[in-house]
Amino acid sequence: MIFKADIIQLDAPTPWGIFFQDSATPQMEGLEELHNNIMFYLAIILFTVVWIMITVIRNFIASKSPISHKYMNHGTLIELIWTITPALILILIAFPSFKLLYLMDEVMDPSLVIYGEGHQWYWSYQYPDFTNDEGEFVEYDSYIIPESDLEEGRFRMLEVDNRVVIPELTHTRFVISAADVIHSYACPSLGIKVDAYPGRLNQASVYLNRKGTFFGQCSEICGILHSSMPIAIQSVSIKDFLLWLRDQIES
Ligand SMILES: [Cu+2]
Repeated sequence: MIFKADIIQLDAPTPWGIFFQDSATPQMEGLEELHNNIMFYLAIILFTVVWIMITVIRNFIASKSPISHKYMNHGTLIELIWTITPALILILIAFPSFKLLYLMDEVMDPSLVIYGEGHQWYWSYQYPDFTNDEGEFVEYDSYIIPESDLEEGRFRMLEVDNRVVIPELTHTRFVISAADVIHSYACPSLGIKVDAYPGRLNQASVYLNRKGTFFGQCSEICGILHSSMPIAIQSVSIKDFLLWLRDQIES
């Protein structure tokens, strides 16, 4: 099924892309904000330390002042300053970080559950909220599309035959596990990275605030075709989701 919302913006890796992909969830917005916050402190620290080092080298070089402060052992004030300031900066970074960590951990009243299972080497999905007349769940496997079968404009090593379809503006719970070895379910635009352990269920919550196609990859070295089990997530309107669901139940 082809969706109208099949447009790709900055939701996939780009050549030389060193910045984040566009965020599609409040979680990822939070992560970007934390990153920007930390980079602010980081830039200040970097320039201050570089400035101090250059000043020291310029003013106290052996040829210029060979025995400056030869008998100084302690400087209580300066020691207080260089101990307390980094501590304060660490606290300033830690608080927003913990806040985000615990907010992301919380899964609140999801309207939809998607069960994803890692296999060597593909992902399989199940929508346990929906069954057909025989009582079977909506479930399917999601394999990479090999380079030879790739259509024009599709991503190499990222496109799959059956994407995960999620309605936008819906609280969704991802339950992740694995069938054989450890995999990891990761999608940068969604701000999720969940380890997939055999015999263990891990969860993540996703609230997509727009339509789009988002790509991720298995993020735990899981065998020879680790790079060939990509993740493609399609965010669609509720109406398109229901149409897709009907297709799945009838087929
Ligand atoms: Cu894997």
